[in-house]
Amino acid sequence: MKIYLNGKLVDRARATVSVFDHGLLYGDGVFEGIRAYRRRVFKLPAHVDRLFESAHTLMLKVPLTKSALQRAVIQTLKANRLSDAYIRVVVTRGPGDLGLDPRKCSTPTLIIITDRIVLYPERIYRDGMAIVTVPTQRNIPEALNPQIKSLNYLNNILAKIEATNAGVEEAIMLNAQGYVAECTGDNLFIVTRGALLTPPPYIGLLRGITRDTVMDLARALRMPVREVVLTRHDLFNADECFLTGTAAEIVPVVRVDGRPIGAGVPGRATATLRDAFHRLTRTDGVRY
Ligand code: PXG
Repeated sequence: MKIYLNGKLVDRARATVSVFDHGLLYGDGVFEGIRAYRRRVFKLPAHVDRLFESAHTLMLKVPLTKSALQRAVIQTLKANRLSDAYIRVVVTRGPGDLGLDPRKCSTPTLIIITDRIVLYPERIYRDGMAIVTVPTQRNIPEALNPQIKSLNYLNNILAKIEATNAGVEEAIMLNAQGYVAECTGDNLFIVTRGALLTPPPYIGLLRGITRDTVMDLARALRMPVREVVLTRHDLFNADECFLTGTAAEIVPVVRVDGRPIGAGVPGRATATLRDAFHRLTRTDGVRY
């Protein structure tokens, strides 16, 4: 396996970074998770734009232009002869000293890993997933905006541990006011009386690229789509619920905190959106 590291394609065993890299010492860096389907990179420009926005907020300079970064992603996919892949782009502050001052880090580290994707088992998509709300609240935007896809994922990892301890695969994270924000690596939607509802970004969540895509698909299907503040009560009484993310795509949710959602089986709107999404991943995207 070849890894892109600072402008070179190197063997996996040689793809190493310094123990002084602030990505490791402080989680000072940003990343993206991207998918390729049948030699097409899905929503590549949107992922590159989001990476640059995250980096800009941290005053971290991505060492390539947007178009050069797109080319580097494709170069890495081709080097590994992958037609379906999960792509991880990481930009760290780079090596510095043991202090946290980012000015001491002169050269950012750029990593592109392309690998086969590990999916949820098929039965999760067929029968739906049970999820729970967890005690760990989503970071408040005033402290660390969830819109920054940074290498600091401890907030999400704590929630994931709580979900695992509760015997489920995913956690619903609430914001500091108790409103539904998102899951640890996925956004959350409900369907209520025919309308598709999801929390607005100001609640404190990552504006997922799959989330935006699903809202566009729903509008094209003439479904009403609204960003609204949601409570746990709204989830419990929804007709359908599902999660969206690059890795998971669209996952039906059939239980929240022990309450069955709707009929307790994956819903019709969820299935329709899954079909539409599946078609899009096979026809859209940057070809290579
Ligand atoms: N919320 C958070 C907090 C995320 O990290 C999403 C939503 C979905 O966004 P996209 O743009 O992918 O629709 C993410 C996605 C994984 C994994 O292995 C996923 C993410 C990060 C790390 C790992 O599932 N991000």
